[in-house]
Amino acid sequence: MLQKEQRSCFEIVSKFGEARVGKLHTNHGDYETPVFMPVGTNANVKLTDTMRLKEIGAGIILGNSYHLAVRPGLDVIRLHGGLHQFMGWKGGILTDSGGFQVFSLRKLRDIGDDGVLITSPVDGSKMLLTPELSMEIQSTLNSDIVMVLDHCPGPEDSYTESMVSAKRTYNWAMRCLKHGVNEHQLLFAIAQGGVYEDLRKLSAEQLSQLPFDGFAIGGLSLGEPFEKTLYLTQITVSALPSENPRYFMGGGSPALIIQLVEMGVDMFDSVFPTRLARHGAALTWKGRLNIKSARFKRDLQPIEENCDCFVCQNYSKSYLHHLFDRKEVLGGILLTYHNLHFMMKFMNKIRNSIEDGTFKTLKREVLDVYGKGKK
Ligand code: PRF
Ligand code: ZN
Repeated sequence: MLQKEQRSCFEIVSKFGEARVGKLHTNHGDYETPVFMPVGTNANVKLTDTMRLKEIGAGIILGNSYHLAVRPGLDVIRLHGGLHQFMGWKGGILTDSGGFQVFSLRKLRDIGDDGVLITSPVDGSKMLLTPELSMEIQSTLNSDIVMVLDHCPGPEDSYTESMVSAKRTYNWAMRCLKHGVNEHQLLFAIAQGGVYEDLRKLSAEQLSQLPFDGFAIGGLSLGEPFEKTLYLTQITVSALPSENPRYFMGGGSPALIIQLVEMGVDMFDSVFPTRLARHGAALTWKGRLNIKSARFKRDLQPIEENCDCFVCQNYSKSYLHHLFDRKEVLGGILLTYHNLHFMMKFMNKIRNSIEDGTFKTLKREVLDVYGKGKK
């Protein structure tokens, strides 16, 4: 493994205020930012496949170190030569480091300065996830973008707890950097600091001193008020270097994206469009639409009249309503397709509006429909 020299993986192509259109260079292609990355925790984006993802125009997708290390196990992925080959995806992959995923398993983890001791929910076996092990796992997965192991506090955590986790996150980031990644992998740091303004600023400033390829804003969109998410992101972004890509972890509603792009955030991921789809909700330019509603039983129109996606070109709301009514898996598959297509179109509109100076108008339209206070 190589100790990586800093090289530029990111170019800013155009700006409107702080919002920017950029190009992110990865080992599996170049991607225009602001970008939305669908989430594929178990080496699949739920209810879709790589053929459809490609057709929809998805560029980078997410994978998860911890989940994949547990099942199927790294030996299986190694046999395939990496996560791309395992899941048949030729685009970009960003892998999360694993710490955050076990954060939700409160009873099953124990965090110390060395790492996170995780009790497997499957067989009760224990694994000490250290920054070094997370780098090893992500190196075996051979993703294009590697995330450092971080300690993410909850919005209810005290100042002291949030300070401890921010310090720990900084130490772990240095250990990840020291350990290094594969030659063609990019390494991103994660700023924490809980819901405390000065800690957020400090965390971002300290990490900015280190030669990471990109910087993520972690620990937000975890139940704190929406205005606080926006404000704390603003504080974090102002303390990050402007020449590197900035990635807001785990947030992807239209209202959140448009407001964070305005601050200069470049990358987003969320289960939002795929989860909504599984629950029967479609994203449209007029807002969310619940396809399960009885009012669609005889509606012959597509989800969205002007949508050029395969689903809107071929199926009526009546048909989709019927599939959900009969609990057919295809209903979720088709809505997932439309929702991800919507997100790709949405990001495309954002990029165009930054380039042609109409960003403010687009922002107003999106907030009118998706509500300023709503995620
Ligand atoms: N850290 C990591 N992954 C994440 C988060 C984080 O803070 C979040 C918080 N919104 C989502 N995913 N490593
Ligand atoms: Zn559509």
